[in-house]
Amino acid sequence: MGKSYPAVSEEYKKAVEKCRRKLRGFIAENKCGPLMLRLAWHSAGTFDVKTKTGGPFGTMRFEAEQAHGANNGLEKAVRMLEPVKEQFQILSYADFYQLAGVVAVEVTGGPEIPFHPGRQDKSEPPKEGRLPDATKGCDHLRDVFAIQMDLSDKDIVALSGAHTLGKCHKERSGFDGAWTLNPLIFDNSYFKELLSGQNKDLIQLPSDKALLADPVFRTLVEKYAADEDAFFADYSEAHLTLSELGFADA
Ligand code: TBV
Repeated sequence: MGKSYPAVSEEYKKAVEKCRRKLRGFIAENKCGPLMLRLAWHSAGTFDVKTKTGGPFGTMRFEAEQAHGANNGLEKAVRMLEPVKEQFQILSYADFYQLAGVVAVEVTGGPEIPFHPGRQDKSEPPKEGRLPDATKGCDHLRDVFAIQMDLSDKDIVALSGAHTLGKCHKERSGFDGAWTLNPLIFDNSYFKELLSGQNKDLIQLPSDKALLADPVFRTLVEKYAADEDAFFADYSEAHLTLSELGFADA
């Protein structure tokens, strides 16, 4: 079942490491870790396992994909990153956006996530409508994550912990507010706040609350709220899988 990754040149590997350092400084300085993580997720989350279409292959560079309803605000992420990307012509956009997602987690205090280069850019965006809808519940989450992307229940809950970062913007999604009190710090506070439900200044979307209603999901929420190391380990694995959907299949 192991993946076999494509060989990339020494020059390419060096560019990845140099770019990683540039992105660390860039994301820290601009406090844009949350937006960059969302960019990486929306890039990868279009993967459809049946047709092998969509996925983390750089298509968010196209205005057509930025214009999908779920991607409101990501044109800003693409535009902000362009001056960094220009310094690394050798890298694919596919690798570059996923590297930005990995660095976003790292510089905000989250777990290290392995990164394997070699994704090739696709020349066309996927069709619209593959990302989950925040107003729906567990069945919908499983439809999208399990059936379309081939991810597990554990992956769903761990990845939901990414809402430890960032906030909803009224002008982008129609929702307003952050999930945690420290939206620039990657920790397990998303799960603690979700379970407590006490802080009225914080947001909980229908899809967040759905994690409490399903017994399998809820057990994992409780585990991650109590054990940050367990969350980090499972998050790292789930993020790695997400970032490589459709890439380097054995
Ligand atoms: C922002 C949606 C990472 N996620 C975000 C917004 C919304 C959702 C606000 C966008 C805005 O207004 O700027 C509405 N939450 C959802 C949806 C569901 C949900 C659609 C559906 C079931 N999110 C995510 C994963 C990851 C993220 C898998 C990363 C791995 N999303 C994310 C970040 C931010 C959003 C870091 O989806 C903050 C961006 C699994 C910012 O601050 O700019 C949670 C999951 O539950 C669904």
